[in-house]
Amino acid sequence: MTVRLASVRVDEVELPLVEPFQTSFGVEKDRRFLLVRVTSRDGLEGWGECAAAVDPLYSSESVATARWILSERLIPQLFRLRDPTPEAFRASTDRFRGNRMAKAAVELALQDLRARFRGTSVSRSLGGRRDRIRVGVSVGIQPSVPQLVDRVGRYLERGYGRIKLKVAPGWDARPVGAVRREYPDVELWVDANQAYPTRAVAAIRSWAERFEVAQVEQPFAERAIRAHAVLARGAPFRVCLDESIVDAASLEDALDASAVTSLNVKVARVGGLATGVALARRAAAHRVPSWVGGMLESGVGRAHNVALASTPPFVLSSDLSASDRYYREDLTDPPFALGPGSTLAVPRGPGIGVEVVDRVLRRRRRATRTFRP
Ligand code: OSB
Ligand code: MG
Repeated sequence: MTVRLASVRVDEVELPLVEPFQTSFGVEKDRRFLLVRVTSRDGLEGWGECAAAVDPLYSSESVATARWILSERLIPQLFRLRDPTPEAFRASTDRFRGNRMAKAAVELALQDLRARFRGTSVSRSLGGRRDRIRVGVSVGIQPSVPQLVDRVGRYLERGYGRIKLKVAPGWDARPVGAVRREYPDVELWVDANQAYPTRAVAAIRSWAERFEVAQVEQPFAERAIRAHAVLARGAPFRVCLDESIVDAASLEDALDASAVTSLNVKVARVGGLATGVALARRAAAHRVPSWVGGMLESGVGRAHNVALASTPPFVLSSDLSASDRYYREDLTDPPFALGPGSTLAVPRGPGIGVEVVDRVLRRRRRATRTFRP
């Protein structure tokens, strides 16, 4: 039984964030991104989200590059497949270098469509077993230290059990120390998004140890594998790689070099759910724990991320917060809500298990284009 595609639609959406999100590479106030909807001839839908932002700051992809490769290469290639499975799509687009966020958007939509076609959830079809996944919250750089401490306090009151602070040179020891003093027992992670020069190893180690940071994420450049290994050697905290790991080869090199003691898996960065599960399995074989990273996704991308986090190799808390931490009004129904023990429930309905609210999508849509075979 094969799915026959009827159409692919690419929507460009703008969703205002509840509050600006600042990282070492920039501030986001509204998230502008692409949604991919595939439909089958028998009337089923599948949804995927492309995490690329307007500017290529996190990686080289942007909304514009994703729109181009989707329209001019990936969607035409998808229509050429006799059996449009996620695996066939991935194999047939492998020859196009990079562009993983755009590829992921299609792969996610095909995973959702196939799960609905089989009457199961994306979680189950990936081998997911958990009903709830453990989550934490990623806290952006704030205008001042007191504002950061206040922000963290409010997340803890809401029930988040793990806090990840965005750091950068000039915004590290002071804010991290202040949060540690105010909340002596909180599980604290930091993420620098490549902002440090490799000579900062000793300085990072000093404040991370002193304030009992459990995990330091991507302090150095994407290609600076050796510097991450130096930081990890004998460290009392995990060294997590995010931007550095984009495929199986980059993970093997990092594992060989002992540069990664925690793996952030983002479907956007690695090109989809199937690769995400495979990388986490590979890391687990080296006794490196994985967790699911986020890119401020709407409910569509979040639902896929939650499904991924429900699979066995994901053991640390994921960067997947409740809908209301990101958006006043999410694109999907029901919204994601924080449950007991800092968890999100894994939707068990068909596909991603949440529905896109057409009324909200139409209001937030800035452009749309439909493709047919
Ligand atoms: O590095 O994890 C990151 C958001 C945008 C770009 C990069 C990152 C992030 C986050 C947000 O940390 C995590 C989330 O979606 O909650
Ligand atoms: Mg990160």
